[in-house]
Amino acid sequence: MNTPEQKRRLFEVVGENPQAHLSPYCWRSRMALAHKRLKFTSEPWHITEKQRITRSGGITAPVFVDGETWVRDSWQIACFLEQTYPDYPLFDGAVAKALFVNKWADNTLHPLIFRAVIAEQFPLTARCDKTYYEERTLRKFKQSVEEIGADPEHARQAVVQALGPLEDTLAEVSFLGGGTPDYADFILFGTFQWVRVVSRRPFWSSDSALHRWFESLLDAFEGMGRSQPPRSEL
Ligand SMILES: N[C@@H](CCC(=O)N[C@@H](CS)C(=O)NCC(=O)O)C(=O)O
Repeated sequence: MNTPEQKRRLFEVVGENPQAHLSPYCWRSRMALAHKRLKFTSEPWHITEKQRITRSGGITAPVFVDGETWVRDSWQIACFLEQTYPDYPLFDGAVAKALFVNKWADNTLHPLIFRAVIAEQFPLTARCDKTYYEERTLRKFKQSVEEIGADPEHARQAVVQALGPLEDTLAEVSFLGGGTPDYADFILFGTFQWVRVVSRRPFWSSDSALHRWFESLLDAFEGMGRSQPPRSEL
């Protein structure tokens, strides 16, 4: 009989230092599992280790394994968890809100943040993944890692501007979930935990609502997020 930890596994991207959990998407799933009080084993994964996740049917992490079931994609994992383990709801009826936040993060925020942090992030990339990462970046952005990383200031300004409505919202509510966090909060926590892991420069000041919100999510689940070393310690 497998223990819950053996039955449930989460493939998560790590850098050259296995303590560097640098994927925003994997953090979403990690927070969702913690919210549901589900124990799991972390499977550190390099982005070139495609053969290890063949059964997921795809080539990206996070991949969640629950017994014989393999689920890939952080959104699909959240929906699977919600359906399979209804206690401690992730959406509480607000699936559309979370879906919007998911798409906003993936399609608007992440490309901007990528430009702002890539120069600091690339040195953390696992040695075995570097060439693949460079080729993928060139294919996707039509620019090399060096070219993109050359102008972080311009990208930083764009990120700060994009975050304006989020800052204004969090000045009025504790969490996007209201009084307590829900999956919409975990999506964006993943984004800013990625920033914390790869960059020495946050996008907000310490008196901002975003700072207050992020700090309380770092402390959630017995400080699971805070136990991740930040860039300065990796
Ligand atoms: N939509 C996916 C995106 C996942 C994703 O892009 N993961 C990256 C790591 S941050 C990855 O595994 N990349 C491998 C590759 O592009 O080959 C999700 O939400 O899970």
